Amino acid sequence: ELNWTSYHNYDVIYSWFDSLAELYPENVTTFVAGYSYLGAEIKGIRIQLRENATRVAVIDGGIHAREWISIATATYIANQFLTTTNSTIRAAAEEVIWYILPVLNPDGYNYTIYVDRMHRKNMQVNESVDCSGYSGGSGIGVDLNRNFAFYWMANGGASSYPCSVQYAGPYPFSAPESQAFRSFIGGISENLDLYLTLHSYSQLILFPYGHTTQPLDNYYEQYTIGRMAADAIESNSGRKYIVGNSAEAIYISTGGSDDWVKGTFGTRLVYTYEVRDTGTYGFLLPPDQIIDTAEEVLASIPVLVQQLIRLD
Ligand code: 0X9
Ligand code: ZN
Repeated sequence: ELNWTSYHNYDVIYSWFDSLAELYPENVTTFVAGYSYLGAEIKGIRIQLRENATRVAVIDGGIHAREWISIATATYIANQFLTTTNSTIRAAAEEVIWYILPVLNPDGYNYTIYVDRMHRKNMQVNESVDCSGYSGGSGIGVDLNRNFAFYWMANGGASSYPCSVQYAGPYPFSAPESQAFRSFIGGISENLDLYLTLHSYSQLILFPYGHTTQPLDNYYEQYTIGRMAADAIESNSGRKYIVGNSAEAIYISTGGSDDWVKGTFGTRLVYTYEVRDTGTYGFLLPPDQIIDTAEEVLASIPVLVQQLIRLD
């Protein structure tokens, strides 16, 4: 049994996944999407509660190392899908085949636990460049959310400078972690209807694209359903989440996993949630807010699933 009163490293999370697969052999399997730069597993859990479910959804977390709450939220959701007594959550969980990958950047996550709490990127060694005296980041790693091959480095908000926190890498999919995600998604993309990628912080529900404020083809659908998700969050906890296209609601940036999924596979609903808070604690969200944060995110999931069904 995992708990959500503290943050856990990926070893603990992965062993818990294994125990779930043993406990629920009919419904749960684990899988390894690929390996990190330092050779750690990028492990996920597949949950299928109803035999005839066909829709596929992916939830991930931990693309950015310091965004710990995204990891804890993803594991909390997996646990609730299996154990909830709430009929609305249960019904939504049953409709979909879920793939949940809480730690897309395991090396970076470990580094933030044991060395530098504010690290964002992966742990890839970059071409030798002196980052001392540069305050905008460290020389270690690539920003995985700038490394995906959709308008890669095309429009700003990403950097070709290895010291930058937004370093996009030398070429798209240069990072083993984004490669792993690419091959994993490639294998399940056919029935993929929902991609939810968890980040922090700012309390935003973002949707593609990051390179342009031009509305995407199903802008209205993504906006309206995002709005309904934000309303569900507000009813749950009173927290307000702002909904919008990434380029508008935060900033122009390219090479994100969300934009790559949308642009490559045309996945119907793609959202980046920037969860709590709005800056009081920022990335250092205290563990006593894990459950409330994860609960409000969970409360929005039935809305997304119900709308998917309605769209069929
Ligand atoms: O900049 C990012 O990668 C995300 N914000 S964060 O503070 N967690 O770093 C937002 C990504 C939104 N999606 C795209 N711009 N494609
Ligand atoms: Zn992030």
